[in-house]
Parts: sequence; C-alpha cells; structure tokens
Amino acid sequence: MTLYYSPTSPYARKVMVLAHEAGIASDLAIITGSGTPLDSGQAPLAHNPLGKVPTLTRDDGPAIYDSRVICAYLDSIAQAGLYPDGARRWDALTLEAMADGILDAALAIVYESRLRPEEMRFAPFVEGQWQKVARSLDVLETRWLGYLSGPVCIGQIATACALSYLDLRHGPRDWRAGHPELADWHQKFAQRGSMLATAPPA
Ligand SMILES: N[C@@H](CCC(=O)N[C@@H](CS)C(=O)NCC(=O)O)C(=O)O
Repeated sequence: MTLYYSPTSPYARKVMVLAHEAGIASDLAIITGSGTPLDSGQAPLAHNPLGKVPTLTRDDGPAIYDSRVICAYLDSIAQAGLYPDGARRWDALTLEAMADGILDAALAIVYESRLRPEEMRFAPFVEGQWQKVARSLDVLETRWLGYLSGPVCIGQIATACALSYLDLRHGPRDWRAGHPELADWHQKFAQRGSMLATAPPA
C-alpha cells in the first residue's frame, strides 16, 4: 500500500496516527507531496481526481480516499477495533465529522490568506469559518470530554489531529483560552507514541 502524504496535512496525519495505533504504520510506503487548488503540484492526480492528500493506493483494488475512508479501511484490515460498535460508533463518527469540519474551516482560512490576492480577501468569510471552529471547540469542552476520556477510537484521533493543526496554523487564535479541560485532554493525548511519531515539522 502506498500513502500519498504531506507532513503538514492534518488529514494525512490522522491516517498515520490511526495506522500507528492499529500497528500497521510500517506496512505503508509513503510518497510525500501535495498541491493546492491553484497548483496541483505533486498531487496524486492519477489516483485521485480531487488532487488531495491523503490518498491510498492498494495492490488488490483501486485507490481510495479521503481520510475517512482510508482510516476505516486500515482499521478493517488490521482489525484494530478503532471504530466502536453500538451507540458509541455514532458518537465516534460524529466526533470525527466535527474534527474534520474544524479542519475544513481552518484550512479554508489558510487558503484564503495564502492563495487569494490581498485585494480579493473577504474578512467576514474568514471570521465565519473561524466561528465554525469556535463553536465546535465550545461543544467539545462542554459535551464531549467524557467521551474523549474513554477508550481510544477514531473520534479521539481526529480530534487530537484537528487541535494540533490549530496550533500549527492558527496559534495566535489561542484555542485553549476558554477550553481548559479540552486543552488538558489534548496535552495528554499528544504524548501518545502515535502522535509523537507523526508531529509536523516545526
Ligand atoms: N476531505 C479530505 C480533505 C483532504 C485535503 O483537503 N487535503 C489537502 C491538504 S491538507 C489537499 O490535498 N489540498 C489540495 C487541494 O485542495 O487541491 C480528507 O479528509 O482527506
């Protein structure tokens, strides 16, 4: 299996954290490189028409994407149990969806400032994206800490990668302010081997 990957992509990190937790990280050959909506650069276009990382190619089937599909696939071949059964399954998938939504908003803000010419930038769009992040942080702090403290699953992995991406790209927004328990949880989760092994370059 080959994973098309970027060391700063939080979606790709989510896949690698899951692969480490599932004990199959060494089964993945890694090809590093990505593009942007303006320049597909080294994006794996031959395997994913969306031109996004992560994308996974397999010996016994077509390429798969996006990060949610790849994570579920790796969990299933490793039989790692990182997707719980019963009611907890829907919590795990909702948490992953919220974490990915945080990433979608955070990345939209990055693209707005990096890719759009200054005179075309629209501050209310940026603020609207950040409000998605801010509301999600509040919900994580008030409703999800019990779940986050439970057995490790895709929900925690996705949440930890999303919070770490806020540190990487939106440090001045200080997501920890007003979310002390979430910050505590993240600090502990970030010490896991899977997180340490996948930390983006400083
Ligand atoms: N929903 C996708 C999002 C992946 C994504 O947006 N990756 C970014 C890098 S962080 C990318 O490849 N962007 C290139 C582009 O949008 O053209 C996933 O979960 O894998």
